[in-house]
Amino acid sequence: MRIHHAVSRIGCFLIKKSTRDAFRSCRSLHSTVPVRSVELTKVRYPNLKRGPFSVLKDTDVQFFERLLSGAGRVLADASEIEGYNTDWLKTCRGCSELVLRPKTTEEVSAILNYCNTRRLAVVPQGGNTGLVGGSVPVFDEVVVSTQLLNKIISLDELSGTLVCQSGCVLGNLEEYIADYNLTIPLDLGAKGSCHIGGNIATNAGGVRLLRYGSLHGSILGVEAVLPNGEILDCMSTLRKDNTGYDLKQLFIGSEGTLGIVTAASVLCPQKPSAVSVAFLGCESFAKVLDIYKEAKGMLAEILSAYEFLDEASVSVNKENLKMSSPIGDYPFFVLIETSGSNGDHDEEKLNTFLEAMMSKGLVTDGTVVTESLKIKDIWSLRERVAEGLLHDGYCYKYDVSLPQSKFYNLVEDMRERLGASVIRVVGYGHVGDGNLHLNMTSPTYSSEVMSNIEPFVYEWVSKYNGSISAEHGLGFKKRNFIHHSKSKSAVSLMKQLKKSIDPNGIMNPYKVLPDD
Ligand code: FAD
Ligand code: 2HG
Ligand code: ZN
Repeated sequence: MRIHHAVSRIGCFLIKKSTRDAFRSCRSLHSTVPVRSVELTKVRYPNLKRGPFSVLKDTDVQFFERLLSGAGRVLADASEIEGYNTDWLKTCRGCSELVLRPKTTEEVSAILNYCNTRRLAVVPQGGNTGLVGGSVPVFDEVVVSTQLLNKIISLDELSGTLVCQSGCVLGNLEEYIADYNLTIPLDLGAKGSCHIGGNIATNAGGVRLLRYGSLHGSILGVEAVLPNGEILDCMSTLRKDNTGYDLKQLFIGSEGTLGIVTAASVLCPQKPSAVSVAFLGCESFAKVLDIYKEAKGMLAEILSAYEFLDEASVSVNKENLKMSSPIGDYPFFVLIETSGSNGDHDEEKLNTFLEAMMSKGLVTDGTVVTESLKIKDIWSLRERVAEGLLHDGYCYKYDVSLPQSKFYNLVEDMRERLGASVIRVVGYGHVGDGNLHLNMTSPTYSSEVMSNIEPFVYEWVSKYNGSISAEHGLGFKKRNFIHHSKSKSAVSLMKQLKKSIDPNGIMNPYKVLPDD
């Protein structure tokens, strides 16, 4: 039994550095599978019918070229737009012939007004890091990219309210506000590429949700363009505002089906001045949960993340990304992060906690780091599993909420069910939030493997009253399974809302809501 200590403090510069690294890791992944080898979605799902939308004409392109003057704002060349047609996982590929890159809310308004009148279907796209096929066209929808809606509008240092356009890259926002001793209440492995608008549209969770709660609490205001081009101004910067229905909440998690988010105000917490990370090995998943219970009590207000990986997940990093683990091989690994304002206080608390865990026999081995580069290395082991899995070939990805006690049983049942038909079954995720990431891989897509996974996995989750999508959303891939997590009456009201806001159904069709 041993815990290694490496002591020194995290610094602002190094936080910036890790932002750049996240960017690199996301970007480099785009080239692992050639885009043209990805099967077209309409071929993989032959029963899916194109909706009653118009087909793009030259006159439409000419209209947009007049509206969006300047180079690189209207993309119609096949080689330029193939990346916008294909998702990050390389599992969905559409055949859009047009990508629009507006810079202002008024331009987005004019685009949607035109598309609505012409009945042209639209898919909003941010950083295109979504994991459920929601950000790319299914057929020939026009892509409206927020890449150029990337201006920071204001920052109120005292309240921590940041106002920005929706295409700002999350990592850039984090870097910008670090200079004011503030941080973003959301952190995820894709932060170098994903946009705040995409985060809002997916209600992204990530590794800080345990500390700061969901975006439903930290997004104070939203500006969105409705499908008919009307600009909806819900841009409050107030912490408290109980005047009528809180309409901005409708856009948080709407996955581009109700309109395009063009700007937002984000409540940014104070940046913690002391951060420590412990990476621990333990023998069973029951122990992972016991350690969590103890951490909540003993680390209390300084606990900022509690994540787990199984041995198979760490093997992905070792085999596919040539990474190494700072400790030996164990069936399970726990990553605990503490963040606070007094390093000595936090270190003392963490040491007392770790000693208690070792003497109770819950932790077998571990390392504690407070130096920012080492912190980054350990977080990479957790955050790069998604990237590593892609190197196997095709990844069947599930993101579920379950009672924590049942969490790992799903991984074991799936391993037994799929046997040698897959390369591996891995389980990891945000234990503290009750959110399991279950992934299986095979060299190429296999409909046989898929039919062994779905609907089994959804039925399993629904048996324990879990959610079939904890944080990634429903997008294209999961929408027809919504009934496993939502009642008939809830789905029916969702459809009514969609109909009243988007009567022509032009916004991100074939996403979120199930087929009739
Ligand atoms: P996109 O992928 O471009 O779009 C996602 C959806 O939002 C689509 O339906 C799209 O139409 C819609 N959309 C995008 N922008 C707008 C807009 N301005 N207005 C309206 N609709 C819009 N998710 C988590 O929750 N937690 C994680 O920890 C996490 N980690 C990840 C790690 C990696 C390596 C990767 C690749 C993804 C991860 N994700 C995670 C998934 C993902 O949901 C997020 O990356 C992110 O929130 C998506 O933002 P984006 O800008 O890339 O949106
Ligand atoms: C994470 O937490 C992301 O790393 C991705 O949500 C999860 O790819 C996954 O399964
Ligand atoms: Zn996650």
